Amino acid sequence: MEITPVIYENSVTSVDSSEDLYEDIKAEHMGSQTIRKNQEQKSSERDQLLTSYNYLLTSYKNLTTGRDHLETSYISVIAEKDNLQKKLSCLEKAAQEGWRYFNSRLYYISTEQKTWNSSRQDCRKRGADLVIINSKEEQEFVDSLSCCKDAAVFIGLSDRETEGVWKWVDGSVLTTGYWENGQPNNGKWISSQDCAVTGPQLGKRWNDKPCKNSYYWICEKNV
Ligand SMILES: [Ca+2]
Ligand SMILES: [Ca+2]
Repeated sequence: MEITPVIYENSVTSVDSSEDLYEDIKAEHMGSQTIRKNQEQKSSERDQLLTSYNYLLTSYKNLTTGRDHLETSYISVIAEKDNLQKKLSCLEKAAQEGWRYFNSRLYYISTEQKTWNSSRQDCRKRGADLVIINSKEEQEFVDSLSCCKDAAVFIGLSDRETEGVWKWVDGSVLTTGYWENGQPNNGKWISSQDCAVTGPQLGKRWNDKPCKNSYYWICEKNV
């Protein structure tokens, strides 16, 4: 008996269709993965761009702020330079007029001798007043101005208002003085002595003298 092979056409067709379907699903799956990967990549690139943009924006803001600070600093430096130039011109003019600079103040020693009142008037005409000595250093500077004089020099100190109460020309009461030994003595029996001079000698050097006597004097003013 001959056996005839039986061909199950539908079955063959069915296997082929399954493979196609599998391939289709696989392709679709791969396609989806590719699309998803592309989307993820695009999303990542967008995030990177956004980060870069934010970084650039922050940098720009920082640069702008830095530029504003520089501009402000530049304006301040220019203003300070102008201010210093004005001060320098002022100091040069003062030096030509005989003023000497010490510790942000200007001092002038006279070339003639006058009474205490006339001396003070002269200082006021120069935009100053008789010198007020606030420290040992200032006294030493005053010494350096007066040491070459052959006579005493009036300073801005007197007890004309109340005997024995020594006040500076700005109204403040004397706290530290550099009196010679035995001074102030108000002249004892000779005459009233109410105006202070600083002597040409070194050491303790102040003395009270009659205000109507004539001496050199020292003026002091702000720069
Ligand atoms: Ca006196
Ligand atoms: Ca005296």
